[in-house]
Amino acid sequence: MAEEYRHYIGGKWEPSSSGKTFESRNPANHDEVMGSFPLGTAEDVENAVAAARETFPEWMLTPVPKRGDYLLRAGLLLEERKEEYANLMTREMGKTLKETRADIQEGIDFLFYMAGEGRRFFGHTMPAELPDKFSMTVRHPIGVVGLITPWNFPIAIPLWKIAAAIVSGCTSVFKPSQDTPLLATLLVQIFEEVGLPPGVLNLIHGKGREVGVALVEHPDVRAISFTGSLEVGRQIAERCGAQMKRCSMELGSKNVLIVMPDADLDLAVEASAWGAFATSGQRCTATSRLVVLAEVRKPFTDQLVSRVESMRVGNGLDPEVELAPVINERQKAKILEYIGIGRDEGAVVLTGGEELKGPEYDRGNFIAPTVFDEMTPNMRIAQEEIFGPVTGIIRAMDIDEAIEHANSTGYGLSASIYTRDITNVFKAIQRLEFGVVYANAPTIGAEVQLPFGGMKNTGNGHREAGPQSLDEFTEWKAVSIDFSGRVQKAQGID
Ligand code: UN1
Repeated sequence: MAEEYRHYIGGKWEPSSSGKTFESRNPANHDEVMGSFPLGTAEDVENAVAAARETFPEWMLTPVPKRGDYLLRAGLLLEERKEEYANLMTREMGKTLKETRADIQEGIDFLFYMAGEGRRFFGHTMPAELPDKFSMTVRHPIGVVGLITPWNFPIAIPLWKIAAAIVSGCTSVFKPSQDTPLLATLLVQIFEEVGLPPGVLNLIHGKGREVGVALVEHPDVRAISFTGSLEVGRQIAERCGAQMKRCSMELGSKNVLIVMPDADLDLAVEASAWGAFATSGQRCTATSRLVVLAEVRKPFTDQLVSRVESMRVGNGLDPEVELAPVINERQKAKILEYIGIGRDEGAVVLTGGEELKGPEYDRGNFIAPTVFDEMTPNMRIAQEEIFGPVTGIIRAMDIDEAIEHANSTGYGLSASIYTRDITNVFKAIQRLEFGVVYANAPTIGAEVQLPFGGMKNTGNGHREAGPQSLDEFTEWKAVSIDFSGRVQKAQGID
């Protein structure tokens, strides 16, 4: 019998009002059930929002450093549990142990960073044009917020939202992906254990169509923070727009790594393989396009293919494995369909291109790491996010054409250039339409003190992580205090 878990509402672990449940299973071995979870309803959301609303007035008045202290303690506890949770995460969503440890580490880093924000939480002071008048800005928490998260970073991405919401003075309802309910539950348990007051963080499991929609539509939820696909993000943003509700969207991308002729080829190859195939390409920062200058195309391609063919594919618990399963059957089918589309469009599979079969693979969702050659910028496989272990090479003649190809999709999260020429680096920094830009570093692996988010269809202008993450959960309040003892009128009126 699978262990049964619950929602977390107002500090209590509650079953679903529907009585229905769903299971979480290991993508490397479908026979392993990680737990049974309540299938949430609109009524569950109603209860969770009510708890968050009731707690908000007191929470917003709790001193900011005290709010930050909970984050510090949560980070310390998560550090103690890192190994245990990394093992469970690999079993729940597949990626390798090295990467699940890194996911948790990213969460710990952000908890510590935001704990420090509790003693900064800066506003500005600024001059007033009138004498004896003082002006400043302070942050005001936005209220009850809904946090909707994906399965590819089951700890780091929820924490980017939860930690920023907590220090900002918001109370929240967290709706994790149905593919990673166990890790979400363990994360919430940590906050319970460090004594976060009941109602500050609530957890509702279930479907986007039901729980997500109820959260987005709820009039008492003042903001939605969502990470996921463009398709779903667009629906959420439209609904939020109609209600004048703030929403921050962290959506798909079609990231790119440019290889210039003067690049250190060994490094460019390793960065490409890592960026394209870590997390089996299931990162919004994954290197799904390689723009390679014609002069180095042959040596780069040969080296990349032999590196990719050396990758061991298998269960992420095996330390030798570099490429783990993809998350579920549906995603597997979608990725294989895209590989077919690429072939039909005229791109050439250099390696991979198929599902893996055999005793080691038959109980899971395994796809061979796939590299396309002869990809052109307008192909669907060059434009649409695949979210799987698939990348492709696009040819360019010079830096201008390379940057043009890089910018030629509707997305704009992460881009990288490999070159030893400082001129190319600065041209790339200036012209790339991406929110995260690297020179001589892979497109994946952003650090938490930097703002994270994308241009164009990747988002709607918000950033997570970094100091900017507070902007998601606070309003700016402009404050002026007149101590002249007169009614002073601005803009020169006597
Ligand atoms: C994501 O895939 O949504 O930069 C986030 C990176 C990680 C975060 C990825 N730090 O690859």
